[in-house]
Amino acid sequence: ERKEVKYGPITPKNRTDANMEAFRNYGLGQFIHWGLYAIPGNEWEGVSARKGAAASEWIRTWSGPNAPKNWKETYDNLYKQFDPKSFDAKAWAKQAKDMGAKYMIFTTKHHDGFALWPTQYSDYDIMASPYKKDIVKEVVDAYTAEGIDVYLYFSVLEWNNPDYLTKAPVTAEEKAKYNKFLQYTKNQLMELLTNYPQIKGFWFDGTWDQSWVQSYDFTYNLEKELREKHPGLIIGSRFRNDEFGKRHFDSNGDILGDYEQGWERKLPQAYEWLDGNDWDAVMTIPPNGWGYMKDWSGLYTKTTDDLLDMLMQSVSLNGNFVLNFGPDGQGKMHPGEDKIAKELGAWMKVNGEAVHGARHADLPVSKLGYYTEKGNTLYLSVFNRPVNNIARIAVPKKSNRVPVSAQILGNKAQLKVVHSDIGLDLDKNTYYDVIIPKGYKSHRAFVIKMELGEPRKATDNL
Ligand code: H79
Repeated sequence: ERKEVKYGPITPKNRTDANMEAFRNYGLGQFIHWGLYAIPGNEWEGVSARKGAAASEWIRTWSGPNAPKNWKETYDNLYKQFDPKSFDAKAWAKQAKDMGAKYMIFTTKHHDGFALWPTQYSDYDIMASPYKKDIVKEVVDAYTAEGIDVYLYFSVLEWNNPDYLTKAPVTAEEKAKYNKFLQYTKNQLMELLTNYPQIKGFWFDGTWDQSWVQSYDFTYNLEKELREKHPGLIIGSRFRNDEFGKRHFDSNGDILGDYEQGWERKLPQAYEWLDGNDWDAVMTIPPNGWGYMKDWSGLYTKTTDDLLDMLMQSVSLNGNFVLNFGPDGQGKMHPGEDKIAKELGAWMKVNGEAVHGARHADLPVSKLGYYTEKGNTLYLSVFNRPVNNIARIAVPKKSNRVPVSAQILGNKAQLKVVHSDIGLDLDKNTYYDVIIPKGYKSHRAFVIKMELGEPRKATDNL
């Protein structure tokens, strides 16, 4: 039984236009969190603001053991020091390209309210800093020139804006204030679309407070206006909610916006969880630190192998994996990020065809790793190499596409493919064994690329 919803989806599930097709083909993206929080870098005077966990872009909230008495005021005044001498958007874009990223998401304004572009609607922006140049423009231009699509991160909530409210406004005075805030938000978003017409979409954040949730009429109309101004614009499910307060999905379970945006530092574990929606997952290298963190010691920072595993899991479930970087106050990436970007890039150079433009493959899950596919080509990225060197592929019996040839990406040798009805679940599946050469050595996951063809008679070996 469907509920009557007035403020439901504006765009259809799985849009089929070119922009949305491009979104689906990205596979790998880069997130960049950059702002005033890059200056303290997770520390007040050399001491972490939050023991055993990240403060980074939330340092304004976390005092910690060594914060100045008036740390919030200290934080809000950091803009006077924002003068990144090493900032080179072209170098970032080159690094992202070499890593294999096909899109990027850039923080135009985080919860602190500081705008990295010259905005007409606030004085708390880059023009008030000593830097005085449009950072968003530099980023949009540099990445666009490298052929990387740009999306703008935008936090609705602002910690230090006197017109902002967390609770829904009640009194006339509160309503007037919050309406002013809504108008300001709309002005800034329209301004971003005017200034940077090349962008492909927005990545919204900070939309969970009741003030915003109760503004469903405003946000519904705003979504329409953004789309009218910028045809093809891609907006995630975090932007708004229906009139019953249902966020991401409306009261009928229909997605609001063009892709599911709830996968923040976590991944779906099964294809069925996605209900066929487009989605992205955004991930940090340190635990929950998005902005720059000077000191990575004492924290588990994800390894290149961890991240490759997450990337392939995401792509195998039809999602994009977006890896976050937090440059320092001068505009330099953390050395740990540089290393990971290089290592991911080296892997992507060999194996990128299993990522870019690849899709979920409708096969029983493999213990060895993740399947992706492209037309008649099936990829298995092997993270758990079996001791018997047999990559056993379960294929539904009724399938008319089975592996007929195989090789390992980056390696020219043809692998032996054997039809092996080993009788595990013969009512459902039949098995094709790809023999991994014993002598093949790899220090990371490797990808078996298989061509799919007509099945031969069940008893024939291929
Ligand atoms: O920018 C990075 C983080 O700073 C930002 N999103 C990423 C991309 C972020 N801000 N807050 N959070 C992540 C987590 C917020 C959690 C909470 Fe809540 C907000 C807890 C209580 C309010 C959302 C609403 C979760 C529970 C209720």
